[in-house]
Amino acid sequence: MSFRMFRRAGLAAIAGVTLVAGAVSAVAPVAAAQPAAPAAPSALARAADAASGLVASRPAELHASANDTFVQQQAIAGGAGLSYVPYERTYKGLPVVGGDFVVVTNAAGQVLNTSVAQDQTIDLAVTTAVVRKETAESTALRQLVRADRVVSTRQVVFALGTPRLAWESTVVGADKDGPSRLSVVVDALTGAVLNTQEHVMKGDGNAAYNGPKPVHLDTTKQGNNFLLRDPAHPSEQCQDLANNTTFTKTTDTWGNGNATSKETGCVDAFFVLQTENKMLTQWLNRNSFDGNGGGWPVRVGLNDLNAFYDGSQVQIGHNQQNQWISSLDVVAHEHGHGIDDHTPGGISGSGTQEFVADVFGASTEWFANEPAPFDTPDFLVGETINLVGSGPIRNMFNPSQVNNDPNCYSNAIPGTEVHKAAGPGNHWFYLTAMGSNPTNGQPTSPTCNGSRVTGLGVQTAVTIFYNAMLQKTAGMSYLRYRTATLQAAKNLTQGDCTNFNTVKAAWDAVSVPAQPGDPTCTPTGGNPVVTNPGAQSTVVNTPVNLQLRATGGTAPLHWTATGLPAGLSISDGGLISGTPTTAGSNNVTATATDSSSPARSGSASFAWTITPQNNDGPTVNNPGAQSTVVNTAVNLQLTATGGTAPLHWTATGLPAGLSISDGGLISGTPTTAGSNNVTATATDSASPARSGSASFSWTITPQTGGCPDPEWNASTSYVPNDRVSHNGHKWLSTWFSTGAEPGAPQSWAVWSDQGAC
Ligand SMILES: [Ca+2]
Ligand SMILES: [Ca+2]
Ligand SMILES: [Zn+2]
Repeated sequence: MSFRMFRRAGLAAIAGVTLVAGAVSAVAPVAAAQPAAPAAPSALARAADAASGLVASRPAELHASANDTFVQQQAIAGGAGLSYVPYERTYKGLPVVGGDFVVVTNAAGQVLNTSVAQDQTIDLAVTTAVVRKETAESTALRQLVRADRVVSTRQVVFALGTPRLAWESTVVGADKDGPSRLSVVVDALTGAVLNTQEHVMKGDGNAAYNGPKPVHLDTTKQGNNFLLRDPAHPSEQCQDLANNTTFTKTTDTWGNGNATSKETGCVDAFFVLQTENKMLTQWLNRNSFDGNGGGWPVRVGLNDLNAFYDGSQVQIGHNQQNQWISSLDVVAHEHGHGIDDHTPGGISGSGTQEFVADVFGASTEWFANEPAPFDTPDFLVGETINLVGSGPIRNMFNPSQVNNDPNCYSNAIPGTEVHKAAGPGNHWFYLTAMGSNPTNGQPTSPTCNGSRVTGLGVQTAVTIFYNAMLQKTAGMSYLRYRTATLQAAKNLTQGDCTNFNTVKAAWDAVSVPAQPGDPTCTPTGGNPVVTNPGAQSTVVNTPVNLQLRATGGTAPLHWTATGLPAGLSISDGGLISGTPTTAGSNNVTATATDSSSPARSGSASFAWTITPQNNDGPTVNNPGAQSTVVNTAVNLQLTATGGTAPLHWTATGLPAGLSISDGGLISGTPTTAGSNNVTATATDSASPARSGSASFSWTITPQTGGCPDPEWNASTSYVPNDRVSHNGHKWLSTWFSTGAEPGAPQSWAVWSDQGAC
């Protein structure tokens, strides 16, 4: 609920306010429960490796341009052994807002799916801004009612929709509802505002009191004092906003039962904080609020009818009776904003941010499961005190019962005030958790399509929702949450579609329409089902990275394949890699075998065509000019790229004594000094055959050392006293001759043997 709405509501009668005593005492500090062990590092490392392999292959779903660079972020453990590996993207070195994505892997480190917001490849003609940075900052400041200052500005590519060169400024000040920390994206070519994102999540007025009494608090002992500081998560503490000082006492007994006491307000807030943290650990396998064992101080004492989370703290204000408003569903809601802020993609957009926070508020209330007359679990928000005599501030099973909030999604929702826009999402969560006609005493919930939905329980519903949050990117919306929750439900119970079908029915029941990216779910009866990657085509000598995927079966799956193109192999984890060496057609059958006993398996077959590198046929690699001494053995292997193997070789102009094999090996011993122009031709096996040639000179030089004279040449005319070398001997001309080979019979008449050389 926004400040504005709260104040208006506050004008109504408050006679109906009832309070439950809030006095709390606690026994001596008890060591905090150890958080559940996060997934073994090796699982996250396997996930990171699998994601690296997938991203290196630059699959089409990433819409990667040649100028895109991907930076892997810290992997996050989810439920059921799932891991989430987020990525950030740059384009020509500029950060891409909306270019982020998440790779999801299972317990065996196999990629299950990716979650990508960007739907177009970036191709910017210019990356130089036309709009000046200072102009963009002025535009950003104008988005605030009270503009204090610019915190930072950076040049980015904004890639939600058609990619644009932009300035992103973060400005602080206030808007009409209170403090604001706003990111503003301004088109760097036109100056138009492309996007804004608020980082201060204004709160919901309430006051709440927990029990049974005394509630237990895990406090910290420091010297002779006790502090309202979580011993396992020291960043989580409750402070007096007047001086940002953690409440400290010499006894470990807190609160006086008066809701106007800040200390009592802190008791409730601290109890909620620790209860929500237990839910994160026990239900969601999350390591505290920020995912790394940390959280934020809660500061009680905001002099406003408000509460908020702003990225570094939660501030708690008061109601009209000056009672601090730290109920389960308010404090847990504010921390829900913090969880949203500290999962991939950051704060959810398009009217989903308050829905996200309400899910954590309600789930914490159900985890606490307090008995009457305390804060019994429900799907109302802020019911603990009847602030204005007209009930809670939001209703999740029938949103229209409060302020006529929308029950059903429509195209108007993304532009609706964010607390009102929580209606369809809260309604979805109720239907997923409780169903339309619960049998546990919870109220019926009217669906927008008249359907009946059977619920899965709060723990399952919030587990699915949280695993969807781990697939967030920039630009989340109800439409993308539909896809992400379906994917999460499918991944968490692979091969079993019960939860998937409920999640789908619940979205249908609140009119969030089916999306092109929605996964499908087929119950497998336990057998692995290999997702067919479809026909593949690869050019010879191009590295391959193809991660196969399967659903169902008992993890880990073991992969084998037959018919792979020469040069490729498949890993146990299903990654096909290598470099194909030979053009041709291949029929591949990939099989995943599971770890059950007896093992079950599933296969998929697909064609894999390896094409020549050059569609014009072979290209002969020119060996360059050659030079060989007479009588020296030659072995020169010619090579070519492209064409359809095998290649057949021929050559013209070879030096006497040399020949070329069908495989392109030139060998033999040159017999005669002289210059030669060789043309080598490779002809491929395509039909019709294609060929390529290369020409090069080949000089055969006379033997050196003891034979200093030029080699005898059959076409040269010699006169007396000419000297030549031939067949390892020196010869002296004694008469006029042409074509008389020294040493041949009768040559004694014109040549005199001068001895070996
Ligand atoms: Ca309640
Ligand atoms: Ca409630
Ligand atoms: Zn909120």
